[in-house]
Amino acid sequence: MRLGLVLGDQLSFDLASLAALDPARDAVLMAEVEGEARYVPHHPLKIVLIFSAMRHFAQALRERGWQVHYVELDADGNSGSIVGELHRWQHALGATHIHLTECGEWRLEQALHDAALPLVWHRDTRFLCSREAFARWAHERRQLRMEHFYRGMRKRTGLLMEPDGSPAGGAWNFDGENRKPLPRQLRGPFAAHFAQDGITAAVVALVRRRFSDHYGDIDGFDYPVTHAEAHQLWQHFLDFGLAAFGDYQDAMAEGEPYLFHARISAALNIGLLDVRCLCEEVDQAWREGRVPLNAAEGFIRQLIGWREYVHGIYWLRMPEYAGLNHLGNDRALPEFYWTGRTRMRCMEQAIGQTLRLGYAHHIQRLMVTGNFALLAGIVPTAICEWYLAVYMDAFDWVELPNTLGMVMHADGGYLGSKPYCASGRYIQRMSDHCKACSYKVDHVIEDDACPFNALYWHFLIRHRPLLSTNPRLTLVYRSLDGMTASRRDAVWQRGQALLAQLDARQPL
Ligand code: FAD
Ligand code: DLZ
Ligand code: SF4
Repeated sequence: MRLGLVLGDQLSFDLASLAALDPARDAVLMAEVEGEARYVPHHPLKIVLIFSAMRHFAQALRERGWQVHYVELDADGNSGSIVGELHRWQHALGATHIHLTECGEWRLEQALHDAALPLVWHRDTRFLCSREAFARWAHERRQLRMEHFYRGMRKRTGLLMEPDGSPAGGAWNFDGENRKPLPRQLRGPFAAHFAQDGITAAVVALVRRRFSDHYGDIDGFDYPVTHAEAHQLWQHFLDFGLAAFGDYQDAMAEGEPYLFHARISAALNIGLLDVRCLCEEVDQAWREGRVPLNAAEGFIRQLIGWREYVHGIYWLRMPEYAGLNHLGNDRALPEFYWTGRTRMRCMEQAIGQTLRLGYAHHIQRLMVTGNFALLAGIVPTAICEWYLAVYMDAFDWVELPNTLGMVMHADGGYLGSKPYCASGRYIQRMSDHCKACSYKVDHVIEDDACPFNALYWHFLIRHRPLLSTNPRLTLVYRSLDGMTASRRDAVWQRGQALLAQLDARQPL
């Protein structure tokens, strides 16, 4: 007989390795293992999600006639690693071959390649652009840009395309209409909730017992754990979120963790949703006049643009990508990233909801927690580990390029053409946090000045040799040079004082 491995982020009925097997004579192995749950201190909610969704998927496979060997975390003989479980079960069952699908993380894929096991690998066809197709696309180019990749994907898929081959609405991108701050009275739609069944309740108890040393709350888990529930979450977004997605994609608001975001990334990344179906439904919603084009295009760009692009970059550049540190950062990650205890209101809100929900939307990750780490010069591996641990949707293939490349500029601009550095003014424009903050956003050098302000100029001054030739930063350096020498010195000193505070492990 042959054995098929299904990992915790491969919960798709059409997984390539399952399609290659025969339920009548082959078997499936799924294993909850300590090694996968602990190689970073995953948020307890993320471990609950993975284990509960795995248990539900195993049950669904059995209902479809598969023989599933499912190893619970507490089971006798559990070796604690995926490789260990494969050795154990191959031996016990006498399997001649083990079929498996490409992993989401280089770390695990490498460990499997290194193991003396009769492996038969399959492509992860859940991505629209395979690793090989992306490498071919990249090979033909001097410079990789998401926008060019995205246009190719639009043409290839026909999504939001006119019959004559032109993009719907005559443009590839409607960002000019997007990215508005949230009007004062507007709030996001109510969040969809999912009750815990017996399987999830048992997993919550297990995770509470075994992973109480990990950061993050475990109470109130209410995330989809089956394909049917994930579709309900998706339908909720189509009905109530998508129409305003483009307009308020970059907005942030007090006490509003989701706004008009879909909240589907975790379900999508573990295989409970299918990217093709999502995009086709969004395309359809626009064609039927249910949502405006700027919303449909903005959303589809995230999926067939950014998501596929970072996946391609990851597999093109690993493993050396993970070690890059173009800006030479050496500062430790401040403790408040793990506790949320800081007087910076925007940070407190973004980190607080992250610890509570395992979720923050893109702009909170990029322009608040990410921006601070960039300006403060945090070691890339430390901030990458944080992002990988705390978000429900975090897997190396998507977290690493976003953090190391897009946020930290540690790849020297391979993924994005400039660092997304910003002062407090950006956060003030896009949120209502500054009004509730004990720092003053319009102060720069005073003791009560918003830390983002001086750190922003400090960042630009200390990295002038590397960044000032970037054409997208010309204006910024011009305004730095427009400051008087004494002002520039005062700004530098305030930046130095803030960094010294971080180095002395004092919270800001
Ligand atoms: P929406 O805003 O509703 O967007 C819809 C979908 O588009 C998302 O579900 C996601 O699948 C996709 N998407 C949007 N932006 C990106 C992007 N930049 N890269 C890849 N896919 C994208 N996303 C993850 O899925 N896992 C991660 O580990 C992750 N780490 C990130 C780390 C940093 C520093 C940053 C800046 C972004 C990261 N993202 C990650 C991308 C993005 O923040 C999340 O996908 C998004 O916030 C998920 O929430 P949502 O489903 O409500 O997304
Ligand atoms: C994230 C995760 C966790 C917490 N636990 C498991 C597990 O016990 N068993 C499993 O098969 N997968 C788990 N995962 C997901 C894996 O870490 C993920 O499949 C790889 O990192 C991607 O290659
Ligand atoms: Fe954040 Fe600065 Fe605004 Fe405070 S003043 S919320 S620290 S941007």
